[in-house]
Amino acid sequence: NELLASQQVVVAGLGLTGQSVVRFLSATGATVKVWDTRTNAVVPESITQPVTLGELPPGYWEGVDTLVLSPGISPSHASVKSAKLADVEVMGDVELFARLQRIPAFGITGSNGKTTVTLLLTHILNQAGLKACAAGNVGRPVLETVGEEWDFLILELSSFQLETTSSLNLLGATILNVTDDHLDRHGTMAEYAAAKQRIFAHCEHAVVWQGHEETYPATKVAKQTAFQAQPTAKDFGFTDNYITWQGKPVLDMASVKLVGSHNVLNIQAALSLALVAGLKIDTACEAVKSFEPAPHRCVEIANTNGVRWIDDSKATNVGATLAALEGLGGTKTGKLILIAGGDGKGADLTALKAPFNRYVDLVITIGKDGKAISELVPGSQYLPDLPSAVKLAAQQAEPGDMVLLSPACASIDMFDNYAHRAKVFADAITEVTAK
Ligand code: UMA
Ligand code: ADP
Repeated sequence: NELLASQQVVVAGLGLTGQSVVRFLSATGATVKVWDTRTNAVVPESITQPVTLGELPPGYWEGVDTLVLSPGISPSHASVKSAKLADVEVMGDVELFARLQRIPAFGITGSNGKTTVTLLLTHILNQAGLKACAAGNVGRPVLETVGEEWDFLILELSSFQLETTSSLNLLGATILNVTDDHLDRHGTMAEYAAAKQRIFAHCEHAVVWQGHEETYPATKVAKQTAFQAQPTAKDFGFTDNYITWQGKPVLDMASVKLVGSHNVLNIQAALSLALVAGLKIDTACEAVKSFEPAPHRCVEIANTNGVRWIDDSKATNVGATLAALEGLGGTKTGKLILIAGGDGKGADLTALKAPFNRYVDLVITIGKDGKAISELVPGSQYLPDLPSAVKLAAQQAEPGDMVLLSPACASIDMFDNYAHRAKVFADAITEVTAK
């Protein structure tokens, strides 16, 4: 921190991350300036430092030592490139945190399942009497934990955060899966996967998905645990609806609230990390039973005249929607009506075609890439907004049917965020079913 006191630092981004960085740096005595690329960004009252919005004036980087970038801003932004040319060190908030870190931490990344595994591992450790705190992409910026006393920090790390992180020490880490997401930012799958690989750079114990090499560490990691949703005597496996540890059944999936085969994998990953923290397998499994799934992740929110309405608004990419269709499609008793669409973030949406044909009886689409999705299967309906989609679904649904909102797309083209999209969905259900 003494080193920081003499530094000139630019904080880029006025969101949760930027505000946490400004708070943290101000306390160290560093000289801070703030920059947001959006000319219409709202400056929070707590920011008393000089703020520049939009284009930077000439000479802005003169005398600046460090640029702390929020995850939403790309390191390939022209002004970030000019900072690098002016010898400014560029890092993210997680890297700043890593250089001061004292508390042992676990890291969780992946295209899908990060929040579920982060919250589940935190719950398991807390149930076992340890003090664990979840931070990072899950919503609480990592720097907010500095100075707090915890036994373990459980860090959800996005590819955006990992891209600007190089010295984070982790007791254990996992890349849950790598499927198409954020290609509008990372350009190629190879670059997206490489950002995720940075989680293993200084990691003692890797947790890997058996048979999925993109989740294996590319560099040497001392210890490994493997998980898979198949029978095996090695580490974590799955037989007859039981999660197994070293070939022995340890957890009945019927006793937990998380559903679907993707959640078998999520639970196995969390259990693997809990063992790295020193827990006994029985203690860890017992704790999973009292875990409440986070909202907007394949959760039934209404049952009207025998029609089940499922909110999976957090499915912001193709992989998440595939998991929902495979998890729910196999158990359906009547028709499955899917509402999808939004901002596809440059992803290849054609992977949805086969599961649509297999599981979905009616596809209703909305949003920027809704039209492209509706063209994947004949008979789909492209509508102007979510309430009209809900209305059509209600007209078509009969007792025993299921209506699933699992967009496979980001929400930003039509909503504030995925929680807002879920609220519009829930309100529209109330509206149409009240009549
Ligand atoms: N901004 C710019 N230029 C840009 C983009 C953003 O100036 O090109 C500015 C905005 O005007 C705004 C600020 O940056 O003032 C917002 O910063 P941000 O987009 O980095 O978001 P934060 O509020 O700092 O929240 C971030 C994560 N958001 C993103 O990575 C986009 C949050 O994850 C995270 O919880 C938080 O840090 C704390 O660590 C959210 C997320 O959507 C949940 N993550 C993505 C995902 O999960 O898919 C990666
Ligand atoms: P993330 O934090 O990575 O976005 P979440 O746990 O919030 O992950 O889940 C996001 C979406 O992905 C939800 O729709 C959820 O049902 C789905 N999902 C969760 N875990 C997995 C997984 N292991 N594989 C595929 N999809 C998943």
